[in-house]
Amino acid sequence: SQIDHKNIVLLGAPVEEGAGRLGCAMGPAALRLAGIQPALEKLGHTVEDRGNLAPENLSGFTLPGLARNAALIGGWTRTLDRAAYETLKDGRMPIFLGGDHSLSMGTVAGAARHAEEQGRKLFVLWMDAHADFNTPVTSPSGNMHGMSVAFFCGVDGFSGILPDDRPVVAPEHVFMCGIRSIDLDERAELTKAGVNVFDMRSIDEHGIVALMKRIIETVSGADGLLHVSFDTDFLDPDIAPGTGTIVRGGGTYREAHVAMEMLYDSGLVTSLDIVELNPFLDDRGKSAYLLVELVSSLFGQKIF
Ligand code: 5AB
Ligand code: MN
Ligand code: MN
Ligand code: MN
Repeated sequence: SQIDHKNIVLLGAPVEEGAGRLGCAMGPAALRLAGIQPALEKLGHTVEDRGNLAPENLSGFTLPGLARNAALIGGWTRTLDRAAYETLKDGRMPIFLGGDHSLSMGTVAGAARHAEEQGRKLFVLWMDAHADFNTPVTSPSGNMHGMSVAFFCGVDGFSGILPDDRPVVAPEHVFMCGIRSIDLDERAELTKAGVNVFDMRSIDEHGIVALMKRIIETVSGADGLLHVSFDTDFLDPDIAPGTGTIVRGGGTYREAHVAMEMLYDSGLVTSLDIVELNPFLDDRGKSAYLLVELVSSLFGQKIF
């Protein structure tokens, strides 16, 4: 099945227990209030808002090591894996409204399952200040929003959430962009795995346009499908204060927009997460409105 980019499905995932600070559960409501649906409709898309999903019950489940709320996050992962897989199988483009970044454990797993069934490769563009490549053994915090990439790449340490023989994403098909905070053990694992890490320095040195071109060419050369996972903290905290794990020196307004504009032109994106918006920490909807603007750019909003 081909994904119809004009046929969008909004799925709220009000999960916040993967983060160290509560408030992300209000993210889907804030993105709706900031007008995500009418913004996409104005661009000519058909948008169905399916409301908020709910986690499967996995009560009692734990993981070895430190993984806070593993049962709840595991339950969300199962729900989101199925939602992503089924929406894509139906030929529609899912946009997941987060919710903390642990939700990508499920959305990317489902997208990888769909890609494998199509005989295609799934690529992931991870726009984030953080690499989210910890495991319950390496994590300094135990917060599962810092473990999503390790999970969907099939790194050991997460058994029992999804089948061990599920399709995973090859680390060399993951492109991280905007990185500026990595933990010590996480760095070693990232290097060992061979994830493509474009940190803020490489954005400074080469410019985001050159990096995006490289990523787009790689995905299109491999006839891949592309999942974009956008963490609010990719953005500089001056323009997006509404998130719990801010790091100075992030992506600028224009860097973020031009990346989205280039992704739209590429036609490669088949699924999207908008995560880590914490409306409790926001400044009068500033971050929520910016995220809606960026989603608009990703779906065809043009300056001229
Ligand atoms: B986010 C940290 N690496 O594992 C950890 O915001 C932060 O989804 C993770 O990128 C940040 O706790 C997770 C210190
Ligand atoms: Mn993240
Ligand atoms: Mn982050
Ligand atoms: Mn965060």
